[in-house]
Amino acid sequence: MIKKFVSGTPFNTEAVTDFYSYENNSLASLPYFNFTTEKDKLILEYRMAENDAVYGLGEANRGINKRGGRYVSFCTDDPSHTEEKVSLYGAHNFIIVRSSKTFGLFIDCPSEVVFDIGYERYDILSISCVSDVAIFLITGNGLYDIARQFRQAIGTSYIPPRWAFGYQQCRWSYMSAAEIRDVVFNHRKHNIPLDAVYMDIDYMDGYKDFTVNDATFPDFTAFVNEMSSMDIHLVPIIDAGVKIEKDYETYEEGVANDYFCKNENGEDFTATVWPGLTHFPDFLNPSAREWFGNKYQFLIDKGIDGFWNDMNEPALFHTPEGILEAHERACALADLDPDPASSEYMDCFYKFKDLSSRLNNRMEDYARIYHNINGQTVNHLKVHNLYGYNMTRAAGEAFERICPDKRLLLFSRSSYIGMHRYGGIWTGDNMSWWSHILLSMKMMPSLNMCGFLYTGSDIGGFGCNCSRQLLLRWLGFGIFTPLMRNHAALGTRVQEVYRFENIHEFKNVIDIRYALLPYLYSEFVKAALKDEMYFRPLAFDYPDDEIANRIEDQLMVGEGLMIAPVYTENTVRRYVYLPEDMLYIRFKGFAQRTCEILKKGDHCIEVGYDEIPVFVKKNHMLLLTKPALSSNALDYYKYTAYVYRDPETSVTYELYNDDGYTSRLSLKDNISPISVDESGKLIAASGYEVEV
Ligand code: MIG
Repeated sequence: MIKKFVSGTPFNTEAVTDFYSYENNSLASLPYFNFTTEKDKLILEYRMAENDAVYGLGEANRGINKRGGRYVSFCTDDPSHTEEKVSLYGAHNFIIVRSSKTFGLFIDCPSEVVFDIGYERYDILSISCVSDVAIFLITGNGLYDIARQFRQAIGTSYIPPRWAFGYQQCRWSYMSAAEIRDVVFNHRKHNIPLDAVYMDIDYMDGYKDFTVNDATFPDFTAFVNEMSSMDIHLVPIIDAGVKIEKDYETYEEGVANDYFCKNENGEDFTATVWPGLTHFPDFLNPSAREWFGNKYQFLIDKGIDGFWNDMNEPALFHTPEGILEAHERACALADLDPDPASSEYMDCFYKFKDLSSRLNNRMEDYARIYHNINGQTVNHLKVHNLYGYNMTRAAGEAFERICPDKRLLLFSRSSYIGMHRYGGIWTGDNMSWWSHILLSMKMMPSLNMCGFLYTGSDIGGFGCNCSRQLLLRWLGFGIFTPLMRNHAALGTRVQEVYRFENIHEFKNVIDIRYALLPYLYSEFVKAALKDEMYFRPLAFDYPDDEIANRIEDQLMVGEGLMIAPVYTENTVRRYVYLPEDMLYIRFKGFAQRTCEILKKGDHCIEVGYDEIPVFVKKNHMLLLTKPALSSNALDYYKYTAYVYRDPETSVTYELYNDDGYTSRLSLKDNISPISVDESGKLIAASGYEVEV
């Protein structure tokens, strides 16, 4: 059951699809919590028992169980995800508290929200935000049911085309068509499957959105076709900021129609990002959103069928006002008597140093931005967390107009709950650190709770230099994430798999993704259409198992699998806890696989660098197809089935399959049952060929 509690006049973020159809209960009647209001601020407090756990918060730092930390929902472009960071790119204010009561809570608030989950005091969960807020309280039959009810309330998750489940290669930046051809050639040469190559900001002319550099990408349409004939999709980036340049169409139209955000003087707000001085489309203004969305047609007309939206927190490098302040401070410093003993001098020096090193993403600058929301002028700080959401919504809504029959790939860096209906997200600028494999694993189930199913991290790590073993192990987890993309930053060591020795080991790992692809796609689409989680903490499947409840480095995937990736260097074994007897399949490439039944309890398994352990739950089925070099070349009708069942028990798997593009997804029409009956006989729906 979902109940809405309201304080003041909440802003409808459109996260909850039927926001107005819920009865407005007064905050005073909110159960479980004590609340206090100070000026325009609201603080909610819940007393936690010793063993209570808190799940959720989507793209957030730290654990699957969020207890013990402090988290601030304020979409932030911070490329250093160290342990003490409290804000990342998304704002996903949904938690489930597992306690004697067990309930879900969604703080629907587009400005900053602070969650202190037992950090100040281990027994106190405290949430603070502005006092104009809608709060949704969800009760139900356990963790999984509460998550599902919440997902029903926020609308069906975005489903990408099937090719987006293939392996994808990115780098900031492949500078030319020739360089991209080379990347594709090398993957094909070494028989590494590949479905997409990304185009980072340098494909544009002067970092101007909706332009292509003719010198480095001559005859772009022909290039897109050439790639597509090899089953390679090109995925260009779109940045939020629009370059200020006379006669640049997007700029001129934005200015002429007042589609850009304003500053306190009513002028178009200006800050620098990659193109230099830019304006920022007012994605919260419905007409601006429609206009910007339509712009994607420029690339769709050239054959492009996938996009990633970046810099939409929005990231600001600096503003002219910020520079001016730093300049004034520098002048003041120069005017002071540089007596090293003078505290005034040193104070001024440190203020200057701080100012110049923190010119980016300053609160003072965000505070200068104004939106036009249905005729009302709204300060940015009130709605900050909705900017990236509405940029991606602009694109998603436009795609429904431009190509209603076909799904396109779309994902974003910044997001708020609600955006999950229009696109996926990737988890931003991580590093080539072992700890970031684990961090990304922990984010996955929390993101799924909040509706973000199509997601993954930059495999191999974005910042820093990647090593061969790190990449192999990261891929070993990445073969289960819907978005499986290798990406690295400018200036870092090249990390395409063919740059390293023993390339066949990379093939061994990536081949497993392709063998699993039809199954994972089926699991994904079913999860999306049924508002279920594709990734789950063990606690969701085994709520009464105290050991399972505390596991932070294993995940449930789809209805029938459990995974236990390796995330530490130079290790070839790992401990795994089995919450029940399971079928353990050990892959070393597609051809070499062994399986054995392991009993409930602790196990230590051998996991060679290119090996993948998969665990199948009892009375479930796993289907494998033969790997191929692209998702398009896979056989979606021929499988090898792995079934682990109780004697005399029949097992049925409902396989979802479609043409990979259609936007008319139907569970009714696209499910084919594949069963093993009591006697062990296999019965597959017609058209399918399956062996056990
Ligand atoms: O300020 O476009 O997160 O994936 O490669 C860096 C360049 C801008 C940040 C994105 C990253 C992308 C990079 N972008």
